[in-house]
Amino acid sequence: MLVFRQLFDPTSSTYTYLLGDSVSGEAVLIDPVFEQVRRDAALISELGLKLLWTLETHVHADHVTGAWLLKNKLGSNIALAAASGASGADRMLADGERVTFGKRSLEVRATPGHTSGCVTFVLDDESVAFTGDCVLIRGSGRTDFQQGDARALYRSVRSRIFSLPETCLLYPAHDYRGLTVTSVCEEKKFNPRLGGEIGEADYAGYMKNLDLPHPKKIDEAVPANLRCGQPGNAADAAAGTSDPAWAPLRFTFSGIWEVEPYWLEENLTAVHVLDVREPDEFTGPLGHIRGATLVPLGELAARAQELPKDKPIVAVCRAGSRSAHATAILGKAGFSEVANLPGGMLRWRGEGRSVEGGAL
Ligand SMILES: N[C@@H](CCC(=O)N[C@@H](CS)C(=O)NCC(=O)O)C(=O)O
Ligand SMILES: [Fe+2]
Repeated sequence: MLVFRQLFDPTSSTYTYLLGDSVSGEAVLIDPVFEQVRRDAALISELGLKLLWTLETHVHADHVTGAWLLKNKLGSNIALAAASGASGADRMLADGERVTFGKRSLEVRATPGHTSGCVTFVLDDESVAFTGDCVLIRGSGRTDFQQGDARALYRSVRSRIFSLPETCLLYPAHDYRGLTVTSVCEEKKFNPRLGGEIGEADYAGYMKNLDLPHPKKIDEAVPANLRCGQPGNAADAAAGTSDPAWAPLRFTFSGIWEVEPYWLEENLTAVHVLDVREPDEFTGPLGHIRGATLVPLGELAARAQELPKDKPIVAVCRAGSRSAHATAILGKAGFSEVANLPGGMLRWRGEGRSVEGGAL
């Protein structure tokens, strides 16, 4: 079975696509965003996938790719078009090549126009294509910088994308209105720049008069993306890669830092344990962790400033959900070293860890 996820970066309105083969667990990630690498790595881990490749549809002008950072974190390989002119990739893709993950593969189709190195990735059965900034939903990528060429883009769309089956779903690299997917049939009919009877010269005329401001991050993004996302200096590299060091924490796709119960039991004196259950639960049959401070979740926002700041805080509740929310409340209140105890007291007791009070 195919695993497929569409992920969004709200800052740059970029879509990142995760494709995996559920039998082998092998996966690829198209157009990862530097600032979203932690999220993407968490999802890949939670779905039990192994990231083989990060793929770029082109050298982006509006955000820095997460390719280099993912290679560092997960050992994935970097692939992008040879025509992109980028350095630091493990594989330079040519038109017609295939990138394989498990029993599935993506075909690389050169679709220049937005940039000269733009490609579209077409799934093996031609049911889905990832068009980058070539075809956007009822739009197209701009052609006024980075070797942009309106006539080339028009020809790419007409000969290499609109020639796919009418039902083929098209997933773009961006959408600025929150639209998520389209199809060949729809865009052929309704794309106001490229569809219907619109000819190459009509399209070129349209694009010449778009008059868009340049992307805000273009001066930073293009040089970094020509290095596949490797930061230009050590400070930026550290900012991108620095995970909290006070415990072997795990970041979840839901956005929570978690600490394993075994680590907490071995390091109880290094942290403050914050129990966010109700008082009768704290003194009830599950007991509580030695030294824990009780602040019920409903009182936490108002009482957060009572909590000491000299050590990291581990939040705990019955099953781990109220305490997950507690970590978010503490984050807002300015606490930076905070983690959740997943599974809460139920898992803690289930693993036979020591408690104060409680029934045997
Ligand atoms: N305001 C955005 C600019 C976005 C932009 O220019 N996007 C490019 C893709 S890299 C595009 O082709 N946009 C097409 C359009 O807006 O019609 C930013 O500052 O990043
Ligand atoms: Fe772009």
